[in-house]
Amino acid sequence: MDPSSLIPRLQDGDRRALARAITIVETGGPPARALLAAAYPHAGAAHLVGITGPPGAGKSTLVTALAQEWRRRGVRVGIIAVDPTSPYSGGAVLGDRIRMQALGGDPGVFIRSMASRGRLGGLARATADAAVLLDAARFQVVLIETVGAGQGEVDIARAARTTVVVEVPGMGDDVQSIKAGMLEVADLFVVNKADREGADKTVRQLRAMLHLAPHAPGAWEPPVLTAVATAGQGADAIVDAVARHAAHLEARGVAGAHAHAAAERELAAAVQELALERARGPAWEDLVARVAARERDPYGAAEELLRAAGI
Ligand SMILES: Nc1nc2c(ncn2[C@@H]2O[C@H](COP(=O)(O)OP(=O)(O)O)[C@@H](O)[C@H]2O)c(=O)[nH]1
Ligand SMILES: [Mg+2]
Repeated sequence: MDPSSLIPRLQDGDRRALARAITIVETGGPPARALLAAAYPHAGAAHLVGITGPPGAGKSTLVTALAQEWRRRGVRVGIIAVDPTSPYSGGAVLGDRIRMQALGGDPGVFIRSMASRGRLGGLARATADAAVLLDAARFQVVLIETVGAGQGEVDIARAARTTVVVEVPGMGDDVQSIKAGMLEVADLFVVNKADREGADKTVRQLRAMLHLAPHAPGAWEPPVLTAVATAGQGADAIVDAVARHAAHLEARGVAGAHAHAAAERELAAAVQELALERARGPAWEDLVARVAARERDPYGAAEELLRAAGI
């Protein structure tokens, strides 16, 4: 089967075609590229929203509440969970599963947990490609949930147009618990579990931290909002803030610059992926062994491989 034939089907709302297409991009390789090539001209309209933060902060619960709020506004929502402990994939406590299921059966919502399946470039690549597929399938908002931990997550967050960082009360004096990198990528902070003690203090600490950060005139000032995701509280204000951020990007012409930067990263990643794939010919294992034995240096070996591959 030609994988690109899945694209018109998923554009018509065929959920099985969409699920299959995402599995193909998880695996990577030529079928994934054929799919992407077919999907790309139909994508670009969706607003990608990254939701990141520490494990247990309530990201999945918040994603559910946000999706419900967008649905109330008639917006189609795709959800990608890049969290191995995601309740979407089972293993969640009963109450959480029931909340997630509230979205089930709605054709305006599509939920998917991602795995990289050993793809070159890993989960970040697979996730970016899955977002393109959801975009082509006419989901207007694509929510990407990641655990805010490593560089991979920061990369995923960068691909999003709006990044929401979720925190919980009780950071205490340990404001450093927010990774510096996360502070940079955050467009919006949500202090979730505001039903717990100390939410106000956490909000104040975050605002103080943001106040200290260097700030260009006219730049977006990340708001700090609160939520009780389990009760859906705060979801409307967060959805409003995401809309304001999108409007800000448009008004300042930042959207174009963002798209340009994202395209550059996409292209660089594609060059890397294709070059690596082509370089992994019959000589690969032998050269790996020689580099390990220090008979060769990695750059010299790379030159040889790329030349042999005609790159
Ligand atoms: N008290 C309280 N618990 C919450 C809230 N939001 C989520 N939780 C709970 O926190 C736990 C972790 O939530 P989950 O959404 O899986 O967190 P994630 O790991 O960040 O995705 C679950 O048991 C949720 O029911 C909230 O606003 N208040
Ligand atoms: Mg989660």
